Amino acid sequence: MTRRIALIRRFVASWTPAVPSARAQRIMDREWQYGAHNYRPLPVVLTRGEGIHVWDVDDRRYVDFLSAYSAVNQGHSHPRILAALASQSRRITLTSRAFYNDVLGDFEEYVTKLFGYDKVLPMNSGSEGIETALKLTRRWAYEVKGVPPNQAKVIFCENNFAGRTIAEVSASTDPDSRGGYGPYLPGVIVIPYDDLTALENAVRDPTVAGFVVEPVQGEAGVIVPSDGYLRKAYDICKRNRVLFVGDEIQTGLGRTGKRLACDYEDVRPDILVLSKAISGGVLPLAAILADDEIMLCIKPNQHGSTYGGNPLACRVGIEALKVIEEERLTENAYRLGNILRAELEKIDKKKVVTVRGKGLLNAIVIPERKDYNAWLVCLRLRDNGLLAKPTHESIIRLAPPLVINEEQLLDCAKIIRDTVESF
Ligand code: IF1
Repeated sequence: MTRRIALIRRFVASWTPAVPSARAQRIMDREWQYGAHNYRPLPVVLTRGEGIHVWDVDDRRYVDFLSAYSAVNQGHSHPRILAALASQSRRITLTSRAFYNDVLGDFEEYVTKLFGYDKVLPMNSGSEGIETALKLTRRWAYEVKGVPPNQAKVIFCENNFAGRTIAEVSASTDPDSRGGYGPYLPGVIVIPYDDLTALENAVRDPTVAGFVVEPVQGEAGVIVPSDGYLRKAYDICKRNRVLFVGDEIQTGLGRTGKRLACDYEDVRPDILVLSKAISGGVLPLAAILADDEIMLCIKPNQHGSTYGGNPLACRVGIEALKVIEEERLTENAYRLGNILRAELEKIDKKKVVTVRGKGLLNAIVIPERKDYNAWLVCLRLRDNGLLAKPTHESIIRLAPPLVINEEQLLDCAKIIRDTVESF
């Protein structure tokens, strides 16, 4: 190592996190004073975004390696999506489903044709999407499968993240998400992820109606199951008349390098749940897709929402999906994901134990040490111009907007490498 590099290394090693400006501190303090304390964000106050970049209130620029949990796959403030938002907002934003609007049908036709399903049911958030899928699964169980009334069960996997409603936290195994919110919903079975024997055993119960699964577990720390798991799990569900519910809220829409992560194994979920990037980070939107035999189990007045299917969200949704398709973001995610993981694999194994992921949904696992944890790494990444999220003590999720190009990605890989090696 040359003297100069040694000096730089020593300087970096003496790093302490940057102190927020007085302005940033005031903004954070005010949130803490007036807002509920249900989050503990990384100390950085963002005010603007464009493409892969975000800027803080002191005009420092960062590359966004979280992408709002994969909601901004298309990049921040995508001009086409904003134009759709602006033009539709001048016409009409909300009609409620008490009346027809002339955009909902456009959205319904576009998404059902794109994903190859008979019907779509739009809602507002991922949590509501999963709730909707659960309600539909139960109705299908009673009307089609013939499960006796009020007996239907649904299988989830350990360490899932399905949302924050009572049903979803009932299915959670994370003490923070779940704890203290009882009594919990009955009819939930939890089995280990990536365990086909456990699934075989669970579906033997004839009252089981559905199996809800993330093709890659996000919150759990970007856990990629064994090759063939989804395919075989789907076949087990088919053989036992259990609906395979694909939670592609985070993994879908190009993130993992395929349109859907289930596409890697040619699995077509019986119920597909989408959200996040379906609106490109512009407003909340979710959609569940299924064929008639399933979707038509819900009849008028049996499910809905004031904002569900609103024309503003539908217009934005169409444009956000078209951007993913027409800018070939999925192909970009596939190619650059391989490059990113190859770069991260070059990092000293004493500093990064594991690199894993698919497409541009990735994580690094760092060793457990007392002067070195995911939070400290993310603070130092921030100071080096890259925003990422710690997950658990030792996992850092790396998920840039899919509009990133190769040169930018290589720069970012270097920031990550220099940062973790500086500890
Ligand atoms: C929070 C995690 C990500 C999801 C999957 C359903 C939902 C989510 C696979 C619910 C939402 C978000 C919610 C956010 C944190 C975040 C998250 F770290 F918690 F797990 F993305 F990785 N299914 N995930 O990932 O969708 O109702 O939020 O629209 O703080 O709750 P939502």
